[in-house]
This record gives sequence, C-alpha cells and structure tokens, in this order.
Amino acid sequence: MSETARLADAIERQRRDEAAAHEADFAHIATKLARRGVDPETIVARLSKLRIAVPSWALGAGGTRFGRFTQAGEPRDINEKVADVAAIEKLTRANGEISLHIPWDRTDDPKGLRAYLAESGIVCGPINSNTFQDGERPNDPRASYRFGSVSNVWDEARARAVDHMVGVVALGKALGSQALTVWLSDGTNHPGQHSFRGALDRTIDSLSKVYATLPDGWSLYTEHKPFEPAFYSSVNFDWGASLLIARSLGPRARCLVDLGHHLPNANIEQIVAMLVHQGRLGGFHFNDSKYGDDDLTTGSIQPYQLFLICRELVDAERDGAFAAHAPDLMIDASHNFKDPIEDVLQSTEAILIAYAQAMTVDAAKLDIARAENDPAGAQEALQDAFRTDVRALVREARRRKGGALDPISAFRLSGYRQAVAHKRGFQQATGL
Ligand code: AFD
Ligand code: MN
Ligand code: MN
Repeated sequence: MSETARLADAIERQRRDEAAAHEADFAHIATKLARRGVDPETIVARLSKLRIAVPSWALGAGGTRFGRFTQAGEPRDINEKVADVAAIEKLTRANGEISLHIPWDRTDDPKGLRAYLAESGIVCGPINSNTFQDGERPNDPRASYRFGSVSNVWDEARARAVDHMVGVVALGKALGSQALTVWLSDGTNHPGQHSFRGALDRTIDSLSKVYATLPDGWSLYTEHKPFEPAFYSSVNFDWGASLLIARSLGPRARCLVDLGHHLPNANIEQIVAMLVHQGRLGGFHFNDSKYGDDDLTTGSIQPYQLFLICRELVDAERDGAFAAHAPDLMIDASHNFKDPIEDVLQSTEAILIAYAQAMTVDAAKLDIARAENDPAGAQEALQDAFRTDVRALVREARRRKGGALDPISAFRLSGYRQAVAHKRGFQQATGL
C-alpha cells in the first residue's frame, strides 16, 4: 500500500470508529458556547481557513552543537520534505504550506519543484535566506559571514549577502512564494567590536537593495532575536530594532515574531499588539521556550501566553486590522527526541486550540470590564475562554475538510513512518 493510501485508510477508520464520541463532544461544546452567546459555526468556519506553514527544517531531527541523532525515515531531499508536508496536510487540513530555507533546499529545477508542489497540494510559503553559514567557503575571506553578513564592515560580505537574498527572492518567485524572511545572526560578542549605529546603517542599506527587487505582492519579513549566536549584541535584537529596519525599508517590510526569540518574561502579546498597531505584523514563527531559543513544541510550556497572542489576532481581525495584510503563520522548531512529524502535528493542534479558545472569549463581557475598569471581570472573561475544552471544534473543522479526527493517532495507525523508514533508511537532508 502506498503511503498516501495508508494515511487515507487510517483517517477513514478513525473517523468511523470515533464518530459517535466526537458528535457527542461537539454537541456539548455547542450548547456550552450558546450560553456565552458564541456561535460554534463561526469558530469552525474560521478554523478551517487557518493555514500554518511547516518549515522544511522541522521535518528531520534537529541537532545541537553537541551532536545530532538521525532518526529512521527522515526526508533525504526537498521532494521527500514536500511529501512529508503533504502527509501532514492530509491529516490536519491546516498545513498545506511549506517554508523553504535556501541553500538547504536549493534546487536546479524550480519548475519541476513547483509542479511537484502543485501535484502534492502544497503551496510555497515565505522563503528563508541563510547568511548565518558560509556553506561553500568563499574564495575571498572578506566575503565570509564570520563577522556578519548585511551588517559587515567589509563590502565583499555585504555584497555576497545581498546577492544571496536577491537570488532567494527570484527562486521564491519561481516557486510561487510571496515573502522573504530574513533572520540575521549578525552581532558581536565583545563590547566595542562594532559600532551599533554603523551596523544598523549598513543593515538597512543592504536590505534596501534586496527590498528594491521584491516582486509585486511580496513582503520582506525581518525576524528579531536577542542573542545567539552573538552573545553580546545582535543587530536585529528586538521588536524595536525590527520595526526600525522595516520602517526604513518601506511599506512592504514587516516584522516577524518568533515566540522563542525573546528574553524571559517578555510580554509577547503586547509586542504583537504594537506591531498590529503599526500595521507591521508580518507573521509568526511558532514554538515555545523555557529559557531562550529552545524551539520547544508550541503551547507545551506557556499555553496561556499562546492564547493571549491569539486573542490579539482575533481582536485585530475583528477591527479589520489585517485588511491589507494578514500575518503568515509558521511553525519554527526542530527536535532531538520526537518524531518530527508528530511534533508538527502537536504544534499545529496547539495553535488551532489557542485560536479557537481566543474566539470563545465573550467579547461584550470583556469590553464592559475594560470600560468599567474591572480587572477581575476582564480576567474572568479571558480565563473562562482559556479553560474551555475546544478540541471538539478543532476536530469538527478538520472532519468537515476530510482530515483526521485525531491526527497523531491516525499518523501512528497509518504506519507512515515505518513505511518511509523502509524506503529512506537512516539518511538526512541538508540543513539542520
Ligand atoms: C533561527 C531562527 C530563524 C532561522 C532558523 C534556522 O529562528 O527562523 O531561519 O533558526 O533554523 O533560530
Ligand atoms: Mn524563527
Ligand atoms: Mn530560532
């Protein structure tokens, strides 16, 4: 049996076996929400439109600087990565998009890849440049990214970084992408190593050259991160720097919020609100973190924070703030221990649950509490929603689109990993 047939069979079997239990759960939540004046159909309809991109680098086991433990059946090339995303999409009906990383996913045949994507029902989401690794070492040492890419004091390195990004945009265009995501490792480890203002100037100047080549309808996302690999200062270190860069580039430059790229206890939901206010929220990299850029599974550590972030999105949507540009939702994680596909399924589920919970907030009650300066009332409105088990809404959205009621158990039931392990063995693709 083909892997596709295995998945279809498992999804179907599960839908049959768990239909009665699911219907009872859905009826229960529908009644409960009706008491809050919330229409479950609106939530199901909204959920079924959410699309969460899978990063190509999440499909193999991640590593650390202490090592990498390859798992059986990891994709060996870009086509197998697309096949894994198509498998995930079959299960969830919420992940029909892949985010590529160049040069890890470099192809000499963009036309062929585009056709394979279309055949697999997957679209090409925001595409990522990589100026944090030299890859093939450049002949000219002044062109190395060792001391930075777009912010480097050496013209050769900056020119190389700009060329690379312009090439990534061209490839992305050929593949149907509409955004370039730029995460920079540029920074310093030693006070005085470079001029903060000089580095910002050079970054803006270099990125302007990339921005100037953006095709119609494209955005450029700037992704901030406070530290690592640079431990004293990063050039694009927080949302303020990210916003400065975006505003200096032009209206199609927007900020991307990676949940793991904040110092402990940062109020990420407020950062999201500020970027919405400025019309500069480009998108997200979802993950979770305990200490720093841990790339832990979305919603596994701070589910309430995820809910509050989604609440900002629901609010912004209600206010029409996303009319010009809706944020791109992407996962950004890679793991040492878990099956990578199972992790994507869990992250996706966590986002859908948080989004659904955010939509169950009694908005009138919250508005009144705010207008009356009633913080306890505001907390009641939020936590009443957060404590609601909305999983039946998420399942119903998936059921109506032909997906699995429970993606992880359907994935396990299908034997997909064992089947691809047999074919692919213990190899790994380029990338992390
Ligand atoms: C980095 C950033 C960024 C980058 C990725 C590569 O999160 O999104 O593209 O890791 O693995 O930490
Ligand atoms: Mn990221
Ligand atoms: Mn990261």
